[in-house]
Amino acid sequence: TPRVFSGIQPSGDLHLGNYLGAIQGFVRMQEQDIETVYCMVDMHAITVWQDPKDLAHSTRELAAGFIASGISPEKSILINQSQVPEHAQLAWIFNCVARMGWMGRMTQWKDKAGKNAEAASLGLFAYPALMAADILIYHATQVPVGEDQKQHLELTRDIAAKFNHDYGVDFFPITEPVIEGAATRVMSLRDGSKKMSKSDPSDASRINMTDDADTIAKKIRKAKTDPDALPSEAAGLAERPEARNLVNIYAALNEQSVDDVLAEVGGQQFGTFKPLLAELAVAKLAPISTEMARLMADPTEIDRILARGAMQAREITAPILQKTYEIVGMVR
Ligand code: AQP
Repeated sequence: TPRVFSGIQPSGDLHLGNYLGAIQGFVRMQEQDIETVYCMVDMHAITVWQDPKDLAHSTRELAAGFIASGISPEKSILINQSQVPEHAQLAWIFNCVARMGWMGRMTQWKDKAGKNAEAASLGLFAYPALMAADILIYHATQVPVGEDQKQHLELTRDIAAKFNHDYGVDFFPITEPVIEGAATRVMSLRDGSKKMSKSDPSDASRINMTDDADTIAKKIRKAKTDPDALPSEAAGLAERPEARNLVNIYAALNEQSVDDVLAEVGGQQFGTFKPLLAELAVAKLAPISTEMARLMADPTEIDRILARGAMQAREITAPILQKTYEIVGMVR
């Protein structure tokens, strides 16, 4: 049976890019007849500095965001990465399978380490090997992600293939990324050439899942655009990154195609379209942020869900780790 795994870092506020690029897809897959495992990847988060209090808060808030968005602990296994130690244990093996050269070519490493790679953590460099372990410790075959994770998923396939080849086994599956929807790469509201991201210093660049209705409306009103009216077909957005981004967001929020959206709003100026988008965004996001706040009022319920998730997860991960150790020749 196919199994789905995906994760998000508790490294700051959950934003609209995470929601449209990842979480909406998590919910779609949960509703199919597939086993789904969704993870707060706290060990990934600490590859860059996290204040301990913030990390704990962000982990619980991310879990609240998952649940409020429709991920049900009854239908999906919901976990925090460090509570399932097999992720880290398999990651060590993969650190010994992956090659330095592969890791050095990762664009996320290059972007995040920047010019000062000497000062970056070893964990940041090894990040994709831990990500491969997250996925493969479940033998997951499908991984719903945003477009920016495509390269890491190719590396996951390379690690699985090299492990299988080196040890002469057919043990780890070759995983498929699932990159779907109208907004697989949501861009910054201030700069159509940069992706919307938790770490952008400008809060106006993103819509946070915890923003209230007024803040959402204000950020959309101030979003960068061009002076032209909206075209009537998607091809007309090709050279207009900011306009395309807002239309993609509208389409993804409304679970419509871009062409269907443009059939309705083509010809409108942004002065007309932005309030429509703000209204839609508030209608979709306000119930989620309200539910997140309700869940966060008493995080013991979240902790209970994560503890139970970890137990369910370890029924899958412990035997896969044991088998991996056997294949590698480690005495048990
Ligand atoms: N702008 C985006 N558009 C579509 N999908 C996105 N994702 C992130 N940003 C966008 C998807 O969200 C999932 C979880 O991301 P993550 O938190 O693990 O990784 P990230 O890419 O590091 O997130 P950020 O917000 O960009 O954080 P920083 O600023 O720290 O780098 C993934 O499926 C990702 O594709």
